[in-house]
Amino acid sequence: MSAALRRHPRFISLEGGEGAGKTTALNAIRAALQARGHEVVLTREPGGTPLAERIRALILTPDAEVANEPLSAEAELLLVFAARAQHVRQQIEPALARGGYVLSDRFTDSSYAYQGGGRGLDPAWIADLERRAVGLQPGLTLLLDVDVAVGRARASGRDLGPDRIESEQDDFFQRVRAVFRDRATDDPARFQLIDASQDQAGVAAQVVAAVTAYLSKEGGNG
Ligand code: T5A
Repeated sequence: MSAALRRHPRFISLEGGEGAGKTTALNAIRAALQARGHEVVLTREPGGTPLAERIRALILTPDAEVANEPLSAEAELLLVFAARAQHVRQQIEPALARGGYVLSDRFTDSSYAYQGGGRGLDPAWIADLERRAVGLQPGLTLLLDVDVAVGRARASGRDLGPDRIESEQDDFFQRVRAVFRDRATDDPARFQLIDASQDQAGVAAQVVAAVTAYLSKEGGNG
C-alpha cells in the first residue's frame, strides 16, 4: 500500500537543536497570527496530547530513572512516531479542520535529525513511517540554526538537569545540526533558515518576518 504525504498551509513547525530559542520564537509567531484574527493551536513534540505526553516522558526520562535499561535507538524512533501518530489525529488534524493554525514546537524533521542523524538510523525507514503513520507535513518550517556549543550553553543555563537526549555528546548534536541544514537546503519551498545566534529580539523579528511573508504568499492572509 502506498501512502501519501500531504502539506497543509496552516500547519507551521519550528525546528532546531538544543537551546536554539524556539520558545520565544513560538510566542512571537502566535502573537502575529492572533493579531490577524486567526485561531492558533500551540503544541509540541514529542507530546501534544495527554497520551503523547506520557510517551514523551518515556523518551526523555534518563534511563537510570526508569528501569536502568537503555532505550534502544529503534525503540526511541518508534516511540516518537507513536506519539506523533496520536498527536496528528487527536490534536493537529481536528484543529486544521476547524480552520485554525497549528504551530508545533518540533515535528517529523526532528526525527530525521535526531534519530536519523544523531542515532544513525536509516532515513528511508523514517520516510516510510512519515508516510504511513503521519501523512502530514507543515506548509512552513522555520529552522532556528545556531552553533551547537552556543545552543548547549543556553540550554544548560536552565535549572532542570539534562534529559536523556540532552545528555548526548557534542558530535551527536553536530550530526543533528547537519541533517537539519541539509533538509532545509533540499526543500527551500518549505524551510526558512533563521539565524538563531542573534539575541531573542533579533530571532523573534526574523521569524515574524518569515511568517508574514509566508502568509502573503499563501493568499492574502497576511
Ligand atoms: N526529539 C524530538 C527527538 O529526538 N525526535 C523527535 O522526533 C522529536 C520531535 C525534546 C527532545 O526530543 C528530541 C529533541 C529534543 O532533545 P525539549 O525539552 O522539548 O525535548 O527540547 P528542546 O525542544 O530542544 O527545548 P529546549 O528548551 O532545549 O530548546 P528551545 O526551546 O529551542 O530553547 P528555549 O527557547 O527554551 O531557550 C533555552 C534557553 O536559552 C535562552 C532562553 O532564555 C532559555 O534560557 N535563549 C537565549 N539566550 C540568548 N540568546 C537567544 N537568542 C536565546 N534564545 C533563548
